[in-house]
Amino acid sequence: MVADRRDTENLVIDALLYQNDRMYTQALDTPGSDADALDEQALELRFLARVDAEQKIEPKDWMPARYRNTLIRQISQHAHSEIVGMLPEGNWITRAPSLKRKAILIAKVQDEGGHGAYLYSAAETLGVSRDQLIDQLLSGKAKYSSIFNYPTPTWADVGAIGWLVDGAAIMNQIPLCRCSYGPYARAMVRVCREESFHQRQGYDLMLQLAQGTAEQKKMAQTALDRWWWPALMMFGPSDANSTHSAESTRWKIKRFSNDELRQKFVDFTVPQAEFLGLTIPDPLLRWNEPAQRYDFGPIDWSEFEQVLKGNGPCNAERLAARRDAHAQGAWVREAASAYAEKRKHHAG
Ligand code: FAQ
Repeated sequence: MVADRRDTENLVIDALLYQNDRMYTQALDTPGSDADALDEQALELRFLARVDAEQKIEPKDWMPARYRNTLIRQISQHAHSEIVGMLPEGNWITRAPSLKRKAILIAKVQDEGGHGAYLYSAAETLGVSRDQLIDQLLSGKAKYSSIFNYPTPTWADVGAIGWLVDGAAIMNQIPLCRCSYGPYARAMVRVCREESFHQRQGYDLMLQLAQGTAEQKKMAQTALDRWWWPALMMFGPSDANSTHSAESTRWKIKRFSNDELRQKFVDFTVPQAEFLGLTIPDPLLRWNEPAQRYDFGPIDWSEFEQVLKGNGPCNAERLAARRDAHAQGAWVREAASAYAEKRKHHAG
């Protein structure tokens, strides 16, 4: 029975993904055609001057190999996060408590699939294929956001994800709309608009629960207890341990540090929790008047490291679900390729 439900959910998720793929796949430019006589150093100086002048770097422009690799790494991790991120909430599509909530949830999960497809396309402009990236995810080589390795045992977890996870995602992604790489920056504009809507629907769900029966309010509180600390970890390691920040900041991929964004998120979210009448699970949380920000307790980085190593509560389940879905979707990919071949044949 459980297996049947999961199969149905995987099929729904893959159908949504496939539909989004068709909508968002775009023609690609191949990099590296900017072959002029300048040597590498001069090219790099020109590249840095363009970044400093806030000009967008486009796929056909010359770029340092490390910049290209950093972007492939970050954009593909981001794409994988969106796709794996469909699973925790997708778990509730068949059990949403009303038709309206079900329709909202299907649309939200479909949006996340669209973001993934959109981001894979942005990564492909850097000269890597979607198949390569998906292989890296399914083989367990690629990272995706730590947050999606946590379970969603109650309906309130769907609300907590919208409120906190999409909320953290927006905080991190709004500055990415100004990222120096054009295709990523442009993708982020659309993604942020949708994430903002997701955050509101999550908050609305939490508000209904918080204003509901004592049992519903307790369910909302327990979900907040579960998601608060993992949401803070989404922003990545502390600045002192962030290996990529220096270069990514120099290249204007990153505009704020991990700790700066985490702090903004806390400052933004604590009043929202107060409005809900819920308690942030942090006894050290205090308003710091002189600094005009909330001070918060220490993050358990050993938990973050364990999740990154594959030992989080749901890492194995998430990867297994993606592998199954990929295998079950093979016939769809084959049918689409056969159809494309047929059309090519007719056109020729
Ligand atoms: N989880 O040097 P840094 C969403 C890794 S989308 C796992 O600071 P960086 C939408 C990092 O990759 C959520 N790994 O790295 C949604 C690196 O490892 P590597 C995803 C993490 O790149 C909502 C190492 O630690 N968002 O939620 C994490 O400068 C609801 C060192 O870290 C994005 O991907 C983590 N949390 O900064 C979907 C946004 N943090 O590659 C469904 C774009 C760090 O050397 C439902 N990405 N690591 O092996 C970014 O802004 C950056 O990549 C950071 C990390 C800020 C995540």
